[in-house]
Amino acid sequence: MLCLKACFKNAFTAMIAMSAFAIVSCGNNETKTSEESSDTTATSNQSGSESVGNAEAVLSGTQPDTAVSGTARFTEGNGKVKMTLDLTIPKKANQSVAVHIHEHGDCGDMGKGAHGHWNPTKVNHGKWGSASFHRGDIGNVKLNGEGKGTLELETDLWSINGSDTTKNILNKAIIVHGGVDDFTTQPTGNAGSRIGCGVLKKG
Ligand SMILES: [Cu+2]
Ligand SMILES: [Zn+2]
Repeated sequence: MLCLKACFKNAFTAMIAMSAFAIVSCGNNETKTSEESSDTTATSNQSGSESVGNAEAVLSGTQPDTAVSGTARFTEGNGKVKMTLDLTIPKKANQSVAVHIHEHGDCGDMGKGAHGHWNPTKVNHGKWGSASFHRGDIGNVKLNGEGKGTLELETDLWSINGSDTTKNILNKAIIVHGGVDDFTTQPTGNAGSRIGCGVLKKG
């Protein structure tokens, strides 16, 4: 029990190396430790030396008249999270659509369950990388003639299940809008209705 307790505490406080050490030092108690601390970094990917975790949101449509599919995949390593977003929205071929991380991992009520943009640092909405932008302000994705589009983004402003709640992207929602983000209108970017959604889960 002492060992379990120590592991549990370490999971909250120690860096990745410390967590790994704690798990190793617990020997055959590893399984129980993982269960007890399933919402901490202790359960993050223990196999790779660089990657400490993955997350994914599978996107689907929220409106009956607009087919939306896609994935947002996140990998963490070297203090950064890299996102690869793949979208398919045939109805929006040759257009751009806005994509944000919204604060609640709930796609119910046609995406409204996700509430507003994820904005843990309480700043103004804007274009990613500009003077002021929400942590969830991914931006606009250009779709080709088949309605397919891809966006990659790498940042140290996100983490996967890290203890810093201003960075942890898990249990939030990716929302796809029917229009484009103007990067100016507060606090939404005036991006139009919510046509796609997916909850960010550990992958
Ligand atoms: Cu949005
Ligand atoms: Zn925003």
